[in-house]
Amino acid sequence: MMIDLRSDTITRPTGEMRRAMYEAEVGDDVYGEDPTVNRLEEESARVMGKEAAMYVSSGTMGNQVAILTHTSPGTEVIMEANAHIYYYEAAAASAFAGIQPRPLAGNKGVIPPELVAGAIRADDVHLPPTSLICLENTHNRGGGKIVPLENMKAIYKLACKHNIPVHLDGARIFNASVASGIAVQDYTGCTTSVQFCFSKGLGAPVGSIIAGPSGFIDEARRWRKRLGGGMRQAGVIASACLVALTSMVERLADDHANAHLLAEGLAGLNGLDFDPREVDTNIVIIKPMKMLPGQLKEELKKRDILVSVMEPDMIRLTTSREVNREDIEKTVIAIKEILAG
Ligand code: TLP
Repeated sequence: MMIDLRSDTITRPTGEMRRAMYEAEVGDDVYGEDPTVNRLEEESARVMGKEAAMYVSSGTMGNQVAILTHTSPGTEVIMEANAHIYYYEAAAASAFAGIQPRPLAGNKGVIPPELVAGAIRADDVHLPPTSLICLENTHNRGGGKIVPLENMKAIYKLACKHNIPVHLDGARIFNASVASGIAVQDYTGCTTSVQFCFSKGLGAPVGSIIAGPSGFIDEARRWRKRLGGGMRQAGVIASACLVALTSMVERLADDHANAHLLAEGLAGLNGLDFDPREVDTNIVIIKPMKMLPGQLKEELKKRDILVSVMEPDMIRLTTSREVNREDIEKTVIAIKEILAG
Protein backbone atom coordinates (compact mmCIF):
# COMPACT_ATOMS: atom_id res chain seq x y z
CA MET A 1 0.00 0.00 0.00
CA MET A 2 1.21 3.44 -0.94
CA ILE A 3 1.46 6.05 1.81
CA ASP A 4 0.02 9.10 0.08
CA LEU A 5 1.10 12.40 1.63
CA ARG A 6 0.78 14.47 -1.55
CA SER A 7 -2.36 16.30 -0.46
CA ASP A 8 -5.57 16.07 1.56
CA THR A 9 -7.41 16.27 -1.77
CA ILE A 10 -6.72 12.54 -2.22
CA THR A 11 -9.25 11.61 0.48
CA ARG A 12 -11.95 9.23 -0.74
CA PRO A 13 -15.60 9.45 0.36
CA THR A 14 -16.66 7.53 3.49
CA GLY A 15 -19.32 4.81 3.49
CA GLU A 16 -21.77 7.28 5.01
CA MET A 17 -21.09 9.71 2.16
CA ARG A 18 -21.63 7.02 -0.47
CA ARG A 19 -24.94 6.03 1.13
CA ALA A 20 -26.04 9.68 1.25
CA MET A 21 -25.10 10.03 -2.44
CA TYR A 22 -27.14 6.95 -3.35
CA GLU A 23 -30.17 8.19 -1.48
CA ALA A 24 -29.91 11.91 -2.32
CA GLU A 25 -33.09 13.72 -3.28
CA VAL A 26 -32.34 15.73 -6.41
CA GLY A 27 -33.77 18.30 -8.83
CA ASP A 28 -32.41 20.76 -11.40
CA ASP A 29 -30.14 23.10 -9.46
CA VAL A 30 -29.97 25.68 -12.27
CA TYR A 31 -33.72 26.09 -11.63
CA GLY A 32 -32.91 26.24 -7.89
CA GLU A 33 -34.85 22.99 -7.47
CA ASP A 34 -32.30 20.60 -6.01
CA PRO A 35 -33.40 20.18 -2.38
CA THR A 36 -30.06 18.69 -1.30
CA VAL A 37 -28.03 21.53 -2.81
CA ASN A 38 -30.44 24.04 -1.26
CA ARG A 39 -29.99 22.42 2.13
CA LEU A 40 -26.20 22.41 1.76
CA GLU A 41 -26.18 26.09 0.79
CA GLU A 42 -28.45 27.09 3.71
CA GLU A 43 -26.44 25.07 6.19
CA SER A 44 -23.12 26.41 4.85
CA ALA A 45 -24.34 30.03 5.03
CA ARG A 46 -25.37 29.42 8.65
CA VAL A 47 -22.03 27.84 9.60
CA MET A 48 -20.09 30.65 7.89
CA GLY A 49 -22.29 33.35 9.49
CA LYS A 50 -23.17 34.78 6.07
CA GLU A 51 -26.54 35.65 4.48
CA ALA A 52 -26.24 33.26 1.55
CA ALA A 53 -24.05 30.61 -0.01
CA MET A 54 -23.56 28.88 -3.36
CA TYR A 55 -22.22 25.42 -4.19
CA VAL A 56 -19.42 25.35 -6.79
CA SER A 57 -17.38 22.58 -8.37
CA SER A 58 -14.00 23.43 -6.84
CA GLY A 59 -12.01 25.81 -4.69
CA THR A 60 -10.60 27.47 -7.76
CA MET A 61 -14.09 27.99 -9.20
CA GLY A 62 -15.19 29.50 -5.87
CA ASN A 63 -12.25 31.89 -5.61
CA GLN A 64 -12.56 32.97 -9.24
CA VAL A 65 -16.33 33.49 -9.13
CA ALA A 66 -15.78 35.60 -6.00
CA ILE A 67 -13.10 37.71 -7.74
CA LEU A 68 -15.29 38.12 -10.85
CA THR A 69 -18.22 39.21 -8.68
CA HIS A 70 -16.29 41.67 -6.49
CA THR A 71 -14.14 43.35 -9.15
CA SER A 72 -14.12 44.81 -12.65
CA PRO A 73 -11.39 44.73 -15.33
CA GLY A 74 -8.60 47.26 -14.89
CA THR A 75 -8.77 47.27 -11.11
CA GLU A 76 -6.16 45.92 -8.72
CA VAL A 77 -6.51 43.05 -6.25
CA ILE A 78 -4.21 42.81 -3.23
CA MET A 79 -3.08 39.28 -2.40
CA GLU A 80 -0.22 37.54 -0.65
CA ALA A 81 2.63 36.57 -2.98
CA ASN A 82 2.38 32.87 -2.09
CA ALA A 83 -1.42 32.76 -2.07
CA HIS A 84 -3.12 29.91 -3.94
CA ILE A 85 -5.06 32.53 -5.93
CA TYR A 86 -1.78 34.03 -7.13
CA TYR A 87 0.41 30.94 -7.38
CA TYR A 88 -1.78 28.03 -8.39
CA GLU A 89 -4.83 29.22 -10.28
CA ALA A 90 -3.12 29.53 -13.67
CA ALA A 91 -3.52 33.33 -13.63
CA ALA A 92 -7.30 32.86 -13.85
CA ALA A 93 -7.93 36.23 -12.19
CA SER A 94 -6.02 37.97 -14.99
CA ALA A 95 -7.40 35.72 -17.73
CA PHE A 96 -11.07 36.01 -16.73
CA ALA A 97 -11.58 38.97 -14.39
CA GLY A 98 -8.96 41.17 -16.13
CA ILE A 99 -7.67 42.40 -12.81
CA GLN A 100 -4.08 43.31 -12.01
CA PRO A 101 -2.79 41.28 -9.08
CA ARG A 102 -0.80 43.20 -6.46
CA PRO A 103 1.21 40.49 -4.68
CA LEU A 104 2.54 41.43 -1.23
CA ALA A 105 5.33 39.55 0.52
CA GLY A 106 3.97 37.91 3.66
CA ASN A 107 5.55 35.74 6.31
CA LYS A 108 4.06 32.22 5.97
CA GLY A 109 1.04 33.87 4.41
CA VAL A 110 0.63 36.54 7.05
CA ILE A 111 0.67 40.04 5.50
CA PRO A 112 1.57 42.92 7.86
CA PRO A 113 -1.41 45.33 7.85
CA GLU A 114 0.99 48.28 7.22
CA LEU A 115 1.95 46.64 3.93
CA VAL A 116 -1.71 46.39 2.94
CA ALA A 117 -2.27 50.01 3.97
CA GLY A 118 0.62 51.10 1.76
CA ALA A 119 -0.69 49.10 -1.20
CA ILE A 120 -4.21 50.56 -1.26
CA ARG A 121 -4.29 52.94 -4.22
CA ALA A 122 -5.05 56.62 -3.98
CA ASP A 123 -7.80 58.09 -6.16
CA ASP A 124 -5.65 59.22 -9.09
CA VAL A 125 -6.25 58.85 -12.82
CA HIS A 126 -2.83 57.17 -13.22
CA LEU A 127 -3.60 54.37 -10.79
CA PRO A 128 -5.82 51.29 -10.86
CA PRO A 129 -8.50 51.39 -8.15
CA THR A 130 -8.03 48.72 -5.47
CA SER A 131 -11.15 46.57 -5.80
CA LEU A 132 -10.48 43.63 -3.46
CA ILE A 133 -8.17 42.20 -0.80
CA CYS A 134 -7.70 38.40 -0.76
CA LEU A 135 -6.57 36.47 2.31
CA GLU A 136 -5.90 32.73 2.79
CA ASN A 137 -6.35 30.75 6.03
CA THR A 138 -4.86 28.24 6.62
CA HIS A 139 -2.08 29.19 4.25
CA ASN A 140 -1.06 26.35 1.98
CA ARG A 141 2.42 27.42 0.82
CA GLY A 142 3.00 28.85 4.28
CA GLY A 143 2.90 25.22 5.49
CA GLY A 144 -0.70 25.06 6.69
CA LYS A 145 -0.07 28.17 8.81
CA ILE A 146 -2.97 29.62 10.77
CA VAL A 147 -3.21 33.31 9.97
CA PRO A 148 -3.86 34.95 13.38
CA LEU A 149 -7.35 36.36 13.89
CA GLU A 150 -5.82 39.66 15.04
CA ASN A 151 -4.05 40.01 11.68
CA MET A 152 -7.28 39.39 9.79
CA LYS A 153 -9.14 41.85 12.02
CA ALA A 154 -6.59 44.60 11.39
CA ILE A 155 -6.72 44.10 7.62
CA TYR A 156 -10.54 43.99 7.62
CA LYS A 157 -10.72 47.23 9.61
CA LEU A 158 -8.47 48.88 7.06
CA ALA A 159 -10.52 47.46 4.18
CA CYS A 160 -13.78 48.74 5.70
CA LYS A 161 -12.29 52.19 6.11
CA HIS A 162 -11.55 52.25 2.37
CA ASN A 163 -14.77 50.49 1.41
CA ILE A 164 -12.87 47.55 -0.14
CA PRO A 165 -14.31 44.02 0.15
CA VAL A 166 -12.22 41.17 1.61
CA HIS A 167 -12.38 37.65 0.17
CA LEU A 168 -11.05 34.74 2.22
CA ASP A 169 -9.69 31.65 0.49
CA GLY A 170 -10.73 29.46 3.37
CA ALA A 171 -10.12 26.17 1.55
CA ARG A 172 -8.91 24.86 4.94
CA ILE A 173 -10.68 27.28 7.31
CA PHE A 174 -11.99 24.36 9.39
CA ASN A 175 -8.40 23.23 9.97
CA ALA A 176 -7.64 26.72 11.30
CA SER A 177 -10.68 26.65 13.56
CA VAL A 178 -10.17 23.13 14.94
CA ALA A 179 -6.46 23.74 15.62
CA SER A 180 -6.83 27.21 17.15
CA GLY A 181 -10.11 26.68 18.98
CA ILE A 182 -11.35 29.92 17.39
CA ALA A 183 -14.86 29.69 15.87
CA VAL A 184 -15.07 29.70 12.07
CA GLN A 185 -17.49 32.63 12.35
CA ASP A 186 -14.85 34.70 14.12
CA TYR A 187 -12.58 34.27 11.10
CA THR A 188 -15.33 34.80 8.51
CA GLY A 189 -16.54 37.83 10.49
CA CYS A 190 -13.39 39.58 9.20
CA THR A 191 -14.35 39.00 5.57
CA THR A 192 -16.98 39.98 3.03
CA SER A 193 -16.95 36.60 1.29
CA VAL A 194 -15.40 33.20 1.92
CA GLN A 195 -14.65 30.08 -0.08
CA PHE A 196 -14.15 26.73 1.64
CA CYS A 197 -13.52 23.21 0.32
CA PHE A 198 -15.31 19.95 1.10
CA SER A 199 -12.86 17.92 -0.95
CA LYS A 200 -9.79 18.30 1.27
CA GLY A 201 -9.53 17.13 4.88
CA LEU A 202 -13.33 16.91 5.13
CA GLY A 203 -13.18 14.03 2.67
CA ALA A 204 -16.09 14.70 0.28
CA PRO A 205 -15.46 13.83 -3.38
CA VAL A 206 -16.35 17.15 -5.08
CA GLY A 207 -17.16 20.74 -4.30
CA SER A 208 -16.71 24.01 -2.47
CA ILE A 209 -18.92 26.77 -1.15
CA ILE A 210 -18.74 30.50 -1.51
CA ALA A 211 -20.65 32.49 1.08
CA GLY A 212 -21.34 36.19 1.53
CA PRO A 213 -24.05 38.87 1.41
CA SER A 214 -27.19 37.75 -0.50
CA GLY A 215 -26.75 40.37 -3.26
CA PHE A 216 -23.20 39.14 -3.81
CA ILE A 217 -24.35 35.51 -4.04
CA ASP A 218 -27.14 36.45 -6.51
CA GLU A 219 -24.55 38.04 -8.79
CA ALA A 220 -22.12 35.15 -8.22
CA ARG A 221 -24.80 32.77 -9.53
CA ARG A 222 -24.70 34.59 -12.86
CA TRP A 223 -20.88 34.32 -13.00
CA ARG A 224 -20.99 30.62 -12.16
CA LYS A 225 -23.46 30.11 -15.02
CA ARG A 226 -21.33 32.15 -17.44
CA LEU A 227 -18.35 29.96 -16.67
CA GLY A 228 -20.36 26.81 -17.32
CA GLY A 229 -20.45 25.97 -13.64
CA GLY A 230 -24.23 25.61 -13.37
CA MET A 231 -24.80 21.99 -12.41
CA ARG A 232 -28.08 20.09 -12.67
CA GLN A 233 -28.81 17.16 -10.30
CA ALA A 234 -25.86 18.22 -8.16
CA GLY A 235 -27.54 16.85 -5.03
CA VAL A 236 -25.76 13.58 -5.79
CA ILE A 237 -22.45 15.18 -4.84
CA ALA A 238 -23.80 17.86 -2.47
CA SER A 239 -25.19 15.08 -0.23
CA ALA A 240 -21.63 13.93 0.54
CA CYS A 241 -20.71 17.53 1.39
CA LEU A 242 -23.55 17.66 3.93
CA VAL A 243 -22.06 14.59 5.61
CA ALA A 244 -18.64 16.30 5.52
CA LEU A 245 -20.01 19.45 7.11
CA THR A 246 -21.92 17.69 9.87
CA SER A 247 -19.60 14.83 10.78
CA MET A 248 -16.06 15.35 9.49
CA VAL A 249 -14.94 18.64 11.00
CA GLU A 250 -13.85 17.47 14.46
CA ARG A 251 -11.78 14.62 13.04
CA LEU A 252 -9.39 17.16 11.45
CA ALA A 253 -7.71 17.12 14.88
CA ASP A 254 -6.44 13.59 14.04
CA ASP A 255 -4.72 14.94 10.92
CA HIS A 256 -3.13 17.70 12.99
CA ALA A 257 -1.91 15.17 15.57
CA ASN A 258 -0.32 13.09 12.79
CA ALA A 259 1.34 16.18 11.30
CA HIS A 260 2.80 17.00 14.73
CA LEU A 261 4.01 13.42 15.09
CA LEU A 262 5.74 13.72 11.73
CA ALA A 263 7.23 17.07 12.73
CA GLU A 264 8.64 15.64 15.97
CA GLY A 265 10.16 12.74 14.04
CA LEU A 266 11.86 15.07 11.55
CA ALA A 267 13.02 17.66 14.09
CA GLY A 268 16.77 18.18 14.21
CA LEU A 269 17.58 15.80 11.33
CA ASN A 270 20.86 16.47 9.59
CA GLY A 271 20.39 17.64 6.02
CA LEU A 272 16.95 19.10 6.58
CA ASP A 273 15.99 22.74 6.92
CA PHE A 274 12.92 22.36 9.11
CA ASP A 275 11.50 23.87 12.27
CA PRO A 276 8.80 21.68 13.87
CA ARG A 277 7.37 24.73 15.64
CA GLU A 278 6.14 25.97 12.26
CA VAL A 279 3.61 23.14 12.00
CA ASP A 280 0.13 24.42 12.90
CA THR A 281 -2.28 22.04 11.14
CA ASN A 282 -2.04 19.18 8.61
CA ILE A 283 0.78 20.40 6.35
CA VAL A 284 4.50 19.85 6.91
CA ILE A 285 6.97 21.61 4.63
CA ILE A 286 10.60 20.54 4.61
CA LYS A 287 13.62 21.71 2.64
CA PRO A 288 16.31 19.10 1.97
CA MET A 289 19.72 20.80 2.00
CA LYS A 290 22.00 18.17 0.46
CA MET A 291 19.76 16.88 -2.29
CA LEU A 292 17.18 18.31 -4.65
CA PRO A 293 13.54 18.03 -3.54
CA GLY A 294 12.87 15.98 -6.70
CA GLN A 295 15.53 13.45 -5.65
CA LEU A 296 14.06 13.05 -2.16
CA LYS A 297 10.63 12.61 -3.71
CA GLU A 298 11.92 9.85 -6.03
CA GLU A 299 13.74 8.06 -3.20
CA LEU A 300 10.55 8.13 -1.12
CA LYS A 301 8.54 6.82 -4.05
CA LYS A 302 10.85 3.80 -4.26
CA ARG A 303 9.73 3.13 -0.67
CA ASP A 304 6.02 3.52 -1.59
CA ILE A 305 5.70 6.99 -0.06
CA LEU A 306 4.27 9.83 -2.14
CA VAL A 307 4.97 13.51 -1.40
CA SER A 308 4.60 16.78 -3.35
CA VAL A 309 7.39 19.00 -4.56
CA MET A 310 6.44 22.63 -4.09
CA GLU A 311 8.84 24.49 -6.27
CA PRO A 312 11.38 25.93 -6.04
CA ASP A 313 12.91 24.05 -3.09
CA MET A 314 10.26 22.61 -0.80
CA ILE A 315 8.64 19.25 -0.16
CA ARG A 316 5.11 19.17 1.21
CA LEU A 317 3.76 16.31 3.29
CA THR A 318 0.05 16.56 4.01
CA THR A 319 -1.82 14.39 6.49
CA SER A 320 -5.40 13.27 5.92
CA ARG A 321 -7.72 10.42 6.86
CA GLU A 322 -5.93 8.31 4.22
CA VAL A 323 -2.86 8.01 6.47
CA ASN A 324 -2.47 6.74 10.04
CA ARG A 325 0.13 6.87 12.82
CA GLU A 326 1.96 3.83 11.52
CA ASP A 327 2.30 5.42 8.06
CA ILE A 328 3.80 8.51 9.69
CA GLU A 329 6.30 6.41 11.65
CA LYS A 330 7.32 4.60 8.44
CA THR A 331 7.73 7.93 6.66
CA VAL A 332 10.02 9.30 9.40
CA ILE A 333 12.21 6.18 9.21
CA ALA A 334 12.37 6.39 5.39
CA ILE A 335 13.39 10.07 5.41
CA LYS A 336 16.06 9.39 8.06
CA GLU A 337 17.50 6.54 5.94
CA ILE A 338 17.53 8.58 2.74
CA LEU A 339 19.17 11.60 4.36
CA ALA A 340 21.80 9.40 6.00
CA GLY A 341 22.67 8.17 2.48
N1 TLP B 1 -4.77 23.16 -3.38
C1 TLP B 1 -4.20 21.96 -3.95
C2 TLP B 1 -3.24 22.32 -5.08
O1 TLP B 1 -3.86 23.17 -5.98
C3 TLP B 1 -1.99 22.96 -4.60
C4 TLP B 1 -3.53 21.16 -2.86
O2 TLP B 1 -3.18 19.99 -3.14
O3 TLP B 1 -3.35 21.69 -1.76
N2 TLP B 1 -7.16 27.35 -2.11
C5 TLP B 1 -6.23 26.65 -1.44
C6 TLP B 1 -5.60 27.25 -0.25
C7 TLP B 1 -5.87 25.38 -1.89
O4 TLP B 1 -4.93 24.71 -1.25
C8 TLP B 1 -6.51 24.83 -3.03
C9 TLP B 1 -6.12 23.47 -3.57
C10 TLP B 1 -7.48 25.61 -3.67
C11 TLP B 1 -7.77 26.87 -3.19
C12 TLP B 1 -8.17 25.14 -4.93
O5 TLP B 1 -9.04 24.09 -4.72
P1 TLP B 1 -9.43 23.11 -5.93
O6 TLP B 1 -8.28 22.18 -6.11
O7 TLP B 1 -10.68 22.47 -5.45
O8 TLP B 1 -9.66 23.97 -7.13
